Formats: sequence, structure tokens, C-alpha cells
Amino acid sequence: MVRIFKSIVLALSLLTVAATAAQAQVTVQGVPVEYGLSFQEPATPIMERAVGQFNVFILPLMAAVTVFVLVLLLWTCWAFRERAGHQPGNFTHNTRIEIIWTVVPILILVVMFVPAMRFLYYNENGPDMLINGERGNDKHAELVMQVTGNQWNWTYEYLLYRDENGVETDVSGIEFTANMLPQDALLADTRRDGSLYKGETDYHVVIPSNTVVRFNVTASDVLHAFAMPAFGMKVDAIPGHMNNTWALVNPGKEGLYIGQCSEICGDRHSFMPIAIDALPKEEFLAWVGTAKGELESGAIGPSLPARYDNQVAAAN
Ligand SMILES: [Cu+2]
Repeated sequence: MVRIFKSIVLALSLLTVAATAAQAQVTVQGVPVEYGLSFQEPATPIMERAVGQFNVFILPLMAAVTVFVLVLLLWTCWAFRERAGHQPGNFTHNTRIEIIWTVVPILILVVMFVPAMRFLYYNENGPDMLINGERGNDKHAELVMQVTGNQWNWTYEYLLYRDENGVETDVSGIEFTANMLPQDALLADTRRDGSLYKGETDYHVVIPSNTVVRFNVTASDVLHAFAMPAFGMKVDAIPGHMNNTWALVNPGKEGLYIGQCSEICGDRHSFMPIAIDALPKEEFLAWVGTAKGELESGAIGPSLPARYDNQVAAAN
């Protein structure tokens, strides 16, 4: 009886371990896919809005206008053809139709302008305004970091982490430069997804999910652009100038995100990817502790979050 009970306990604990390991595996959330026609799955409220307003609303509106004009043109060519005995008219103005073709496009532009301006304002001021459409649910940036574009890699410096309760965690000293991982190194590293060649970097940026993160973006040499498609984020990195943007990765969207420099910046422009791990706050804080220690003891960059090692453990 005791033996049966013991084996049940053992089986249950093994299941729990397996479940925890599976839970902590690295999910590649945002990455370009072959033959992908649409946007990546949005991971932030900004991208949700961008897709909702521009891909779902304005794109069909534009398509409808284009089809309408094309059909009108083809129909006119056919219905008023000379062969059917039509003669050109000799009038030059028609007040009613001129009013219609001025007012209707203006109305269409207004319909497009209002959500576009609201979106731009949100994109600029989101964290200080409202998130997820709920007033009174204001969230302020908890993590602030500086991103510097260089020919041809990115330098990340963690500046401040203060959580929603005002509790500060020391992130000073977390500064590193992330380079694209060469293919042989990528394939040799069992913790990583070998298909992410030209997307994976040696060191990852780690940010907490469900948290507003502010990115101050600049460049050290020429123009670059810091872009992460699934976040709806693309900011010019300009030498001598500080731009900023923000991201809030929705809960449930934790994982690895791949972006790239989006400004032609020189001959290795296409080899400066951006790899961001968005992880639950506890995992982010655990990584901060480890990374700080590593960098202070002279490492070039921080090791990957614990999730990557769990993944290896789960695979074995
Ligand atoms: Cu660049």
C-alpha cells in the first residue's frame, strides 16, 4: 500500500516537474515567416491597434475606393465608346458632380484622419494616458533602457527599473552589445532555434511582460532604426538625438521576438538583428540579478534567461 502511494507521489511530482519545464520553455513568438502575407501576431496594444485600424479598417476602405474608380473607368470606356455612336460633349462644368467629387473624398479622408491621429497620439503618449482603452488604468514606464545603433550591432543599457509599487531594482551596469550570431555558432548552441539564422543575437535583451518598457533610441555613427514588428515598434536611431518609444507585451505573449535594423545603414545593414525576450516579471528580475553579477565580473554580455537552460533540460 505504502509502495503504491509512494509511486503515485513520485509520478505526480515527475508530472509537475515536466509541466514546469514545459511551461518555462522558450516560445518563439514574433518572427518573420516564409511566404507570410500579413502582419505578425500583435504582441502589444500598439500593434493590436495598428492592425485593427489600418489592416482591418483602412486597407479595405482603400481597396474599395480603388476598385470603384477602376470599375467606373472601365464602364465609362465601354458605355460611351465611339463605335456605339457616342459623340464627345461640348460642356465644361457640372457644378453638382464637382461638389460630389470634392466632398466625398474629403469625408473619406476625415474618416481616415481621426483614427490615425488618435493612434499617433497613443503611440507617442500611451503609457501616460490609458492602456487597453480603460481610463484610470494608467500605467507608467517601469523599465527604461537606452538602445544605441552602431555599424553593425546594437548596444543596450538598462537605465532604471522601478515597479508599479515604486520599488526600485538596481539595473546599473547592465550594458552590452549584441551581435548577430554566425550560423555555425547558432547551430552549435542547442538552446537556440537553428532556423533563426540572421535573427538570433549572441546576447538577448530581456524585458518584463505586462509592463511598460521605454526605449530611448539613438545611434553612434549613422542612421539606424530600431524595429520590432510584433510590437508595432519602429524608431529612427539618429546620432546626437534621442528618440523614444514604448512597448507593453501583453500577458500570455511571453517569448522570443525577432526584429532588425530598418534603415539602410551600410553594407552589413541586414546583419544587425534585434532579439528580445519578454518574460514574466519574476523571470526578468532573476535574469537581472544574474546578468548584473556576470557583467560586473567582466563578462562581455549576460547569459540567456534560465528558460533556455530549462528547455535543454526538458529535451534531455
Ligand atoms: Cu543599422
